Amino acid sequence: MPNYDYTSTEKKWQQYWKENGSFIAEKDSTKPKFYVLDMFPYPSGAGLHVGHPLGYIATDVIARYKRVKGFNVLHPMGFDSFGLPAEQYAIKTGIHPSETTKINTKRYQEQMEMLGLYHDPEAVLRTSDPAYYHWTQWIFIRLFEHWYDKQHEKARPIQNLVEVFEVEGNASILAATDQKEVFTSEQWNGYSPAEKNEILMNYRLAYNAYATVNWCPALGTVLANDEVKDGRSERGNYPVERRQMRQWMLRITAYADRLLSGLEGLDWTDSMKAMQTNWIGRSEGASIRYEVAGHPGEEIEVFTTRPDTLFGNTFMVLAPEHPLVEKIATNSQKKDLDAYIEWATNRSERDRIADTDKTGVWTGAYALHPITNEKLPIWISDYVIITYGTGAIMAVPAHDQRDWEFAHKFELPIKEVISGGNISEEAYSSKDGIMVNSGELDGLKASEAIGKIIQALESKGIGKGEVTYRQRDVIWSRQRYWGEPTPIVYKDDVASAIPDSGLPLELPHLEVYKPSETGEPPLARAGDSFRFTEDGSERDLNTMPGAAGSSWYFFRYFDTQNDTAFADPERIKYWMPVDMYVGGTEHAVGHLLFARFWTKFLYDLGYSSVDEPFNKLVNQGMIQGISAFVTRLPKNSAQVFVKDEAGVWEGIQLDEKERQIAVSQELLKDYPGSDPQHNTDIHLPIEYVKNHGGEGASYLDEASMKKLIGWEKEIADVVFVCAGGYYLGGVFHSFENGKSDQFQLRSEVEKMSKSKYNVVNPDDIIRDYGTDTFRLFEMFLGPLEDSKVWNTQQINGVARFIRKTYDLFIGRDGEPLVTEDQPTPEELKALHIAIRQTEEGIERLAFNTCIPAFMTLTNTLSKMNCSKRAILEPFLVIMSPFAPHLAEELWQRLGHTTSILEAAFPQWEKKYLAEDEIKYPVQINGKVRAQLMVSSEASKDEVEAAALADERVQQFLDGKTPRKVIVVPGRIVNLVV
Ligand code: ANZ
Repeated sequence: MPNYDYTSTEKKWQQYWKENGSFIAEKDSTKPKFYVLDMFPYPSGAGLHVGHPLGYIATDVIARYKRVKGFNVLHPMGFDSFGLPAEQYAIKTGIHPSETTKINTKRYQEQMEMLGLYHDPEAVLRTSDPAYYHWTQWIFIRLFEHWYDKQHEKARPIQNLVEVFEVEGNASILAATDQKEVFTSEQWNGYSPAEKNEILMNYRLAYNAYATVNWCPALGTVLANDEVKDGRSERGNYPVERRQMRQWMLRITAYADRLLSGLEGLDWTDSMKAMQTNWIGRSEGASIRYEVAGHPGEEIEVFTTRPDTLFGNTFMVLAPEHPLVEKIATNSQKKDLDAYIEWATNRSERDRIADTDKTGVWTGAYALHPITNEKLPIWISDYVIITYGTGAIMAVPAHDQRDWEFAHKFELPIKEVISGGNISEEAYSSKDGIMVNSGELDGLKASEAIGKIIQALESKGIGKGEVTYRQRDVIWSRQRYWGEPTPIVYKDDVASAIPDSGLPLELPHLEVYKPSETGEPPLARAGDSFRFTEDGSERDLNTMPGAAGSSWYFFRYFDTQNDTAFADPERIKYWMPVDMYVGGTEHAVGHLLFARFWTKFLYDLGYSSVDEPFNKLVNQGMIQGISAFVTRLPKNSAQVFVKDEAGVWEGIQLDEKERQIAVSQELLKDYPGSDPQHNTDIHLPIEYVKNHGGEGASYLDEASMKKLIGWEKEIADVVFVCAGGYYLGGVFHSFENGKSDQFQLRSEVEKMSKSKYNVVNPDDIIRDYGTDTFRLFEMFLGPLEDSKVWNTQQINGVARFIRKTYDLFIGRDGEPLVTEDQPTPEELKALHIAIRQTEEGIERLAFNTCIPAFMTLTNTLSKMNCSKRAILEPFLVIMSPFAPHLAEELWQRLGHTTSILEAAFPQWEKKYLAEDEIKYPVQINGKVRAQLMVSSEASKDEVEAAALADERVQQFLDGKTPRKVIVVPGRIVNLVV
């Protein structure tokens, strides 16, 4: 019997799809569209592991399913090829990033092709391609040339703003801005170009400003918060400092409200929405202004969410970086203040917020309470963050725990203004308590007092109701090489965008792409021909961050060749928004917010027809791997080894008494014990562990072990217990001159990652089992959104299914078994159950429930010896999204000359699913006297008639007419005689 040769068959169809352009979306179509998108990968040097395809196969199943459902499907794949990882990899290997990107992209594409992925070959992009980043730069310029009008809730050209300034100054402008000072038109017209430039920077959506940044000296660049872990860079683990530096920023805060309200209509999980909501962090409260005693004209403005507690305010705290500190510090305090500021500014924000042991220094100055006029000492402390609110707080130790801790430490007064708590124990922050010691507010509930005090502050002109966001503007420049050059030039301290005709501003080729010797960004190395334009303007030398290219790429896939616009408006209208976007939760706040922000901006400018890019967002679960660890057991371990009769080493667990005896007899004395080099867990490459002998037992390969731990002694055979792919533990040891070492092996489920040596490579699985088996298996592991453990041992069941299905279609002689006979009701029922289960499974993204449907169908049809075309063909169509190669092959063997992608997904019908006949027991006077088979469609009257006509019933009735007939539909017939 010929076996199914998956290797050649899968190659054949991959070739067919390529040659026939089977996956190319129709350009001008009247069909409904479906746009399904994966978060595109950064093409790393390591290639794909079995975790990556989980999402890719899922979107592929969707794409193929929607296609046979009659949609014009776009399923593209691109590469996020700019960025820090690519540059670091290049530095490590010494190969130029453009080269490594090319090589890695090719490898990814080959791997994806091998997975049979339905990727549109015309919809490919690389963010590092000048034809692509042309438009990244173009959008950046638009951001630079626009400001956000809060009154009309949209972005508007900066030129409009300048026109208003020229005739009336900035007083009436309601903008998202950092501009605090009000100026008149006369003042504006009198400013120098450089001064105007500075002011406009306070309005632009892409602007240049000083910001506290994570500066990594070793990498020579600024890092985003999520690129820093515990004060060190995530890439390379180098120390990171906090520094004030001039940076490009994007004014994403202008869109905070729209980014919040836009979430409502989206089909995203609650947890993703919550992450974005928290990140934006909208707080309602009030801003209040305080005079500084002895410093006329100087003011402290605070932001508080609890203006109700104003009467409990006993001191003030400024962030150490607050500009006022320098002005108000008394001479005697200066030294302490400087030392503290220096110390605090280098601490990470996370440490500063989390620390319960409060630190701080008094400035020597006082503020005046805006209502009681009491003198409040002004302190600085690092628990106040310069970038949040106003960087200053009114401290209310009785009702804010951080202030309470601070007041306790520095013995500052604590004054209760809300009753209900026990402020000698901790701060009482409930808004349900009743106001006390608060003048007119006394007796009110705290929650009611808030509105009242805001009114009072507003009428006195010393404060106002205000909304603050935790979200900050994003830093949008990197002092790195491998990114989009910033399309800005400077002349006489005035920044301007280069003309669109100068785009793309290509990244100059550099052989050395480290920062220059003088500490300038790498682009300084490109020389004066790059650095200076013809009119002597100087270029900005920063590049954009890794997130730039991914903030708009979904607009490009359907128009990758367009060189007059980032995408054709008609195509945008047809294809946007993305119907389904699949990717990991790690992008919850970075990429997904930037993409939403840019889309809203492009919408404001009229370039996009939608203001939300991703209608439905799905987070695929993570694939976890099984890692093995070895640990050297400590000296005097409670385990000893003996050789059993068969000469096999066996570990024996000693109880404490036995262990002490062994120790006292110095039996264990030569154990090397835990030496610092080896006493911690070492990840053991999983391929070093060999399955050996019967199921359950495994051996460790001695040579590998020696290599792994650099250990030269003789190692006895290692046996350890293995169940279902997990290494449950076990001990092995070495033996030399009667001395032993003990190591323990155990396993754990962890994220699949190269650093954990637990990576399973899809190439190997595909070689051993074929792509369709791999695809089915990945989908079988569990619901798309759950995390799952990869366990290759379970793949055999799926492989058997593929073989069995092939045998259902193809006879022993290698010829198709198909017949044109009419199907029986049983065969139709089996088919329609599977159609329904598949459709419902895919719609719910519970792909794992589809595979049992196929397996059951194959088993049932095999048992029935069914080779009828009317059953087999629809079976292939529903299976084709999962096992496309097998489906295409069998489809062709059934006589088709076009791809199965041209077929239509079958419609399941209720009439085939229903039980065709129902068995009715017939009771006569309470006793079952007969069984009746009646069509499930039969009415009550028909059932009654059938019962009365039944031979056995007639025998019992013996000519009498029943007094009563009760039919319980679907269950029973009761006759009373
Ligand atoms: C007085 C007060 C009394 C406060 C009280 C709270 C409770 P959220 O809700 O996170 O927005 N705050 C304001 N700016 C700060 C800064 N730059 N660094 C650290 N803390 C700051 O928090 C707002 C509250 O956090 C504000 O309200 C302020 O403390 C503090 F019973 O003011 B509150």
